[in-house]
Amino acid sequence: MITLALSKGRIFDETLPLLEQAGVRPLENPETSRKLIIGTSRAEVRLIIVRASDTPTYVQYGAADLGIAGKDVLLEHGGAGLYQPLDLRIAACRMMVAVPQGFDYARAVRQGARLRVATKYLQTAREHFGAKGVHVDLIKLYGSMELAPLVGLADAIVDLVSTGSTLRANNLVAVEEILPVSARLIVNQAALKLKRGAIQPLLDAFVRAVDENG
Ligand code: PRT
Ligand code: MG
Repeated sequence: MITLALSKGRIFDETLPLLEQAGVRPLENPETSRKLIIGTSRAEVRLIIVRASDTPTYVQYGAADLGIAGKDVLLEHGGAGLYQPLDLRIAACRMMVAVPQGFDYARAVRQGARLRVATKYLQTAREHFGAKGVHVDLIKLYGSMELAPLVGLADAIVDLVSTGSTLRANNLVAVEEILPVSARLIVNQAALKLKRGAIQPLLDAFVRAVDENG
């Protein structure tokens, strides 16, 4: 049995066509089913439905052999025990620094001001501002980062941006890109050795599916 960990929502939606190309069809829709373990058209492959930020943890400990997780989530997790053999090029967005319209970020940085930055992505933010030599107080949030500068909790946020409409709706502007983000296939290192015969064909099918989608 091979277990693949996925989160509901955009990761699941954008993985479906790749699974299809790999010959794997889920037997239930996780958006409507309450089941957390879902069989597939291939008896030896099952899906488990987890919170996006929990995917690497399930794979790290071998509770899932494979998983699909955003680069953002993998950077925060650290990647211990995981192979990351393939960029699936789905769920793409950018990790950005954003500030309220009218806030002169470049000037604040030049002047060596101490910035309050709200984010869910502490590791990535710490590394980014550390490398730039910008002094920051990081405030950990679990969601809706866009609100923080509007109510005086922070000067800036670090968040994911895809269309930019959430920033616009809240009078925020992106001032710096930290990194481009997309979802990666992750594999438990021990599982790849022990179950190579079962896992490798699935890996190969994912590689072909990604290639075919340009
Ligand atoms: O929702 P939950 O708290 O359970 O977890 P999650 O938010 O981590 O999961 P989910 O399913 O929302 O996102 C899963 C993965 O999708 C993330 O880990 C990213 O790798 C990827 N992804 C791609 C995104 C976005 N695009 C994205 N736009 N994740 C979140 N967003 C959010 C962003 O945080 C912001 O609030 O969408 C908003 C901005 O979108 P635009 O289009 O208005 O710019
Ligand atoms: Mg979300």
